[in-house]
Amino acid sequence: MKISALQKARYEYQPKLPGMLRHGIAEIGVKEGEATQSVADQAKIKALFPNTYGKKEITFEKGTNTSVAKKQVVGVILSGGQAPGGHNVVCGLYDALKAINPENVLYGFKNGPSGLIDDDYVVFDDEFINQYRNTGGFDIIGSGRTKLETEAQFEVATKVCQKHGITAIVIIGGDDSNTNAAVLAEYFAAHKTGVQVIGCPKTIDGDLKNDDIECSFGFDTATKTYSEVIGNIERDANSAKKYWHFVKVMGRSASHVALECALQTQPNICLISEEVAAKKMSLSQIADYIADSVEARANNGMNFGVAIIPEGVVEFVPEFSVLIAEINELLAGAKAEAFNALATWKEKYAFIEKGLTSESMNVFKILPEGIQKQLFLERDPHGNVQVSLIESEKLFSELVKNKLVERGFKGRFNPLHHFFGYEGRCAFPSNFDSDYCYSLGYNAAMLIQYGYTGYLSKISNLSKPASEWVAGGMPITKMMNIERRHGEDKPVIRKALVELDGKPFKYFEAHREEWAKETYFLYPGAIQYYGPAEVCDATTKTLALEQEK
Ligand code: FBP
Repeated sequence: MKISALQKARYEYQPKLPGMLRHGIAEIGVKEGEATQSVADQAKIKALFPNTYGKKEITFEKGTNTSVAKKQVVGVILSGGQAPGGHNVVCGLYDALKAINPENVLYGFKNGPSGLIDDDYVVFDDEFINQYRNTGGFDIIGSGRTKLETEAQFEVATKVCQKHGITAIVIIGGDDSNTNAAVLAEYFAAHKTGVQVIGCPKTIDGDLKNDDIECSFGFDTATKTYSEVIGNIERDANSAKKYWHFVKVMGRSASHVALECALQTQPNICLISEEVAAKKMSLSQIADYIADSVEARANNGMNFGVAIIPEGVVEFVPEFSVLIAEINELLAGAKAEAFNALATWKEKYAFIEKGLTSESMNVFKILPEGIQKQLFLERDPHGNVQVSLIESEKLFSELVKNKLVERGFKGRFNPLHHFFGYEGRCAFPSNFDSDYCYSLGYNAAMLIQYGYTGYLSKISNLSKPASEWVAGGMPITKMMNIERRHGEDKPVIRKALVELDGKPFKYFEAHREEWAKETYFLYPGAIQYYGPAEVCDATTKTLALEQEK
């Protein structure tokens, strides 16, 4: 197989471990901290997790390895959307298992959690693993979005583990996958299967973070990749001086990705969904806000600009959420057939006009026709509007255009549109993600060796050099609370949205007015893998600001 020169070079990169994991395995001791409790709903979570609740936080330290010698047979699963560095979690896990005992075995269950149920796997060896070191993607074993959550699935999983003599499962996933990891750990413990479960925090969205988990892996590389391209677009805009670029960035509901890209590139506009919701902003207010920047810049001879739009923003606009709920209701069950049977858009429009409240119809009317149609044509298997498919970058540029016409704007406004998401999810992991992911995997093996279950592999102090990182583990139940999901109360890891009183947002808020009017673009350039540490190893501005003293 032909490989690129960079891939070849990256095979040789030696990921940096936290200082305390750099000694030989025999010198990795463990320090147990305080017993933990969940962030909320303690009594309920405790009742649901009687075998795994309340365990102690642990930290590794230089000392004597006091774990019981035991051959480990571990299964690893990649779950959900790709995030740069996933391969290195597997590599770190493999290397630590082999360093602990060359007889240890690592299985990789294929195509996500379903691989465990289908007993579809590979067994890793050096030759296989070496082809994936420090590379992007999840293609080493594939990923999937099947959820492991039912008793029936757990029974099958138990049988598969027994068949192979598996002693532990490592689940690499986001908040949902790690919630399910906690439930699986509890099931295995309650049924005395002897199988441990360890989670690793993954997602480019950056929304799996809390007091214990400083960031999910992949966020660093994905945001650097998007920021590189946004910076290039800014420079193009500043050179040609004739386009306004509307750039939508992935991140699902949370705006961490958009905010980090804004901190790195200083665009003229960046919407933050959490702020839109807090201020109950309407589509018209958002359009006015952007149009103000377009006008102010045009008055200074700058008919160009860059606006970043977070993927999930429309769901945070209260009037838009109401509209979506009404549309879902309007087309529920058999009503969808009656709607689909209508031959022309004109007839469909009349049906819609009759079915929506006048408030929602007013919102619907201001949407561009393409978006109006999208709301009715592309629906998920439950018949609901697929909000994530809405081209919000086009929606907002169109709304801004209409505003400018209303205002009698005489300048030029030529919008161009971009959507960055898949471009960043499989990039070669930055040095930070290469190091962080390898450490997460290596650390997961140590947690297994020490007999812990229901823990998330935890590496902290991440804004410092890797030698100062702290390795350990935190019971997943500590991060849980009860939330309403699909009409039921469920124990879940709390999803982290952008905090409007947090330092990253505050920094952005303090600067955005000048960024909107003037040109303060920052061009971060491509991710650098070789060179001075301040260029190659630094992580996100979000983390730097959050950890700033
Ligand atoms: P995870 O939450 O599974 O990490 O996935 C994140 C994400 O990349 C979101 O940013 C995006 O909305 C979604 O996945 C896209 O999903 P898909 O890969 O199924 O198109």
